[in-house]
Amino acid sequence: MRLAIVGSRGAGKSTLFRAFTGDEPIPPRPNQPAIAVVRVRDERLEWLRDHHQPKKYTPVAIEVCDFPGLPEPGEIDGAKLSELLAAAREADGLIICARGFEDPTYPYRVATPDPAADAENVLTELVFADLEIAMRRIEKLERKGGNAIDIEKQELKALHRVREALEDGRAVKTVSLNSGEQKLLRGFRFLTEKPIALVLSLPDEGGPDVAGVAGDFEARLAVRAKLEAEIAELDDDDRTEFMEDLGIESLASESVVAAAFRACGTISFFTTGEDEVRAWEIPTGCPAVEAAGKIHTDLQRGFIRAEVYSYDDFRGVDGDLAGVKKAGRFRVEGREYVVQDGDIVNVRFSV
Ligand SMILES: Nc1nc2c(ncn2[C@@H]2O[C@H](COP(=O)(O)OP(=O)(O)O)[C@@H](O)[C@H]2O)c(=O)[nH]1
Ligand SMILES: [Mg+2]
Repeated sequence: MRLAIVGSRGAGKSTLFRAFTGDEPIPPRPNQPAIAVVRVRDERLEWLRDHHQPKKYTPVAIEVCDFPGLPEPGEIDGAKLSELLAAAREADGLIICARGFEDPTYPYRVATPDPAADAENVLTELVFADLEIAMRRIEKLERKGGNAIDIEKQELKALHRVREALEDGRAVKTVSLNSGEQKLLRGFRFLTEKPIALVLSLPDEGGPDVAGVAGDFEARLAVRAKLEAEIAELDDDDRTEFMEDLGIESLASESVVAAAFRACGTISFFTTGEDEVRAWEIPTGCPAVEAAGKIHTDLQRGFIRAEVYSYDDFRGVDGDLAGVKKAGRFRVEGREYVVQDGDIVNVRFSV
């Protein structure tokens, strides 16, 4: 899974990236996004690790990419912008970073933060970028006129509805499309079809309220990104001490990744044992046989059944599996069982 951080220049994107990774974002080439792998911290998985003491511990890893800022209004260079946004199209979800800190040094903006305007500008850019793609395709299909085959006519009809929404300033995800239409349009990877988490980048103290940022976001969070970026650079022991001193219980950067993760409709299930304790990402509604396929194709092919109990039940009896069984919470499920967030799964299979 990949998340792309987008936003105006100086909004605090790279600082947010550093809060996630502890590293300076280094793009492979100029005008290209920098990519880092972030391990999704999950308190449940950490508890399972401490309980099982496995040889190997593997949390979910997602890719986060940091972009050079979108150009300011009035300095838009069309070619460059679409190149930047093309990389964001490859992402499963977007994080819009809006500035909530005073920045008297930054030349592109007034010092006082206006995160609502920030977010709106970015959303508008995303809408424009999608509109451009839809229009280009519409023109091409319309040129075909009567020569268009049926499926192209269907696509054109769907694209007209998409265009209408975009021209209204609405996201592609607000257009109701049937599954056939969705399939026809999937290849465009519209930016406004993706889930978006709004992150307000706050100063070390105070700052505007995230509730004041209007817009249709799947998640909305505020992060003291600069402070967290400094914390992320520390080694584990120093970090714990520093956080205790400041009275910070958990890092907001972790909640951002978790929220974006949920916004994408993604959940995790766990596998546990002496060898490895591991989290796996699956889409909501995933049947057990497909979840097994995430682990290994052999497990999908030879799937017999899945032994399942929930983390909550296991934790509730202090990690005593016999207790889970006694409570009737240890289940044997078939191929179609829909795996739930926090399930601990053991797949029985034949080779
Ligand atoms: N006070 C404060 N300054 C920040 C914060 N985040 C970023 N900055 C400063 O704002 C400027 C631009 O930040 P940067 O992350 O590079 O923005 P980007 O252009 O969106 O990547 C830098 O000087 C940062 O130090 C924050 O949370 N608080
Ligand atoms: Mg930057």
